[in-house]
Amino acid sequence: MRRYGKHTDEDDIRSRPNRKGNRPRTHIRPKHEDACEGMVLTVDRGRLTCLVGDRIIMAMKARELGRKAAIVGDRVALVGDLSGTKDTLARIVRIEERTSVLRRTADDDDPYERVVVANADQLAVVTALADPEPRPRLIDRCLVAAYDGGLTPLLVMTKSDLAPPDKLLELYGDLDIPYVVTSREELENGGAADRVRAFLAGRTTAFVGHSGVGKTTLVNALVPKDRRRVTGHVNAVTGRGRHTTTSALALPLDGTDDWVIDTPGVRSFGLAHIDPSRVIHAFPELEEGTEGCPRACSHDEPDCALDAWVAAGHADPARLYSLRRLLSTRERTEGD
Ligand SMILES: Nc1nc2c(ncn2[C@@H]2O[C@H](COP(=O)(O)OP(=O)(O)OP(=O)(O)O)[C@@H](O)[C@H]2O)c(=O)[nH]1
Ligand SMILES: [Mg+2]
Ligand SMILES: [Zn+2]
Repeated sequence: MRRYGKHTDEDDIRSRPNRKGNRPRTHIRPKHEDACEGMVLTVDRGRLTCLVGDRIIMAMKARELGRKAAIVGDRVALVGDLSGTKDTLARIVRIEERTSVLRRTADDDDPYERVVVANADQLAVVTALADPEPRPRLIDRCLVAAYDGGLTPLLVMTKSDLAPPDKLLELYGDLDIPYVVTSREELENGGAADRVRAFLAGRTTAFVGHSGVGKTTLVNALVPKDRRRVTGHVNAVTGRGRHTTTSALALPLDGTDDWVIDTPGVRSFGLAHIDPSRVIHAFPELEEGTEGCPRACSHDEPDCALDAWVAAGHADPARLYSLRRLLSTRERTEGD
């Protein structure tokens, strides 16, 4: 990672051929030693809302960044007008190295990756127990994206006032994923926020899931309203008159270094870019057993060494079953 060095890097000096015998002209790219660190809270058509210290600043990407896009959760270096006064615009001159990236493609045939969130360390996969009905396939896919991106998953089951969580808990029990169940009543009496907050300490948590499952309702229960207002973030109103989130928004939890990131609802979570070996990494007791696998093993084929590994008692068969279910979610279509 680059630091704010005093000296100019060699590769920043580009000399032009000395055509007319005059002194070589050098183009020295500015090092921006006066740049301030900030965090990208939300992005709206090229305008980035950033938090710098305790100021909210609007910024745009400096041309020198080229095609690299800053996204929500990015730590960035800013220069220019950092006053945060209305109608001022700062420039983002650097995007710091990311500790994690949550990626998805629009669907599995789409090679174009969208980075959803940067630097989150936990992925809260939110599912309603009813209205809308739980979609295990989508949950599985979010889990695979979490493991692939280096985020720890958390299952959040909302609307337990409408349906019980038993069936889903059974389906995900063997994955050993921490979970929280919340209801309308607990949203109102503060119980839901308290319970979820217990899982957020020391972390940056991104909330993902189908539209209407209650991500924004939950994030609002965690973060005081005026916090959200200062970001100028707006939601859209759906055909049915419900508010829906149209862009990701990062919000700090008061009195902590913890962050929550609300994201727009998704219908699908394309996994075209996923590398199975990164998913297995989340199953350490099985990963060890893959040493005996043929090259580029899908871990769901006759020669896979994991069956023998489990039969020898090195790992729980239910974990292998769950891993295979997750890996195979890449081959199945969303509607299954
Ligand atoms: N019954 C019940 N309704 C809930 C609960 N949590 C949220 N809702 C309702 O579910 C609806 C959708 O909530 P949102 O928070 O907007 O859902 P979202 O996941 O942010 O949706 P998108 O922004 O479209 O992705 C709202 O009408 C909420 O009031 C709950 O625990 N129980
Ligand atoms: Mg929302
Ligand atoms: Zn294998």
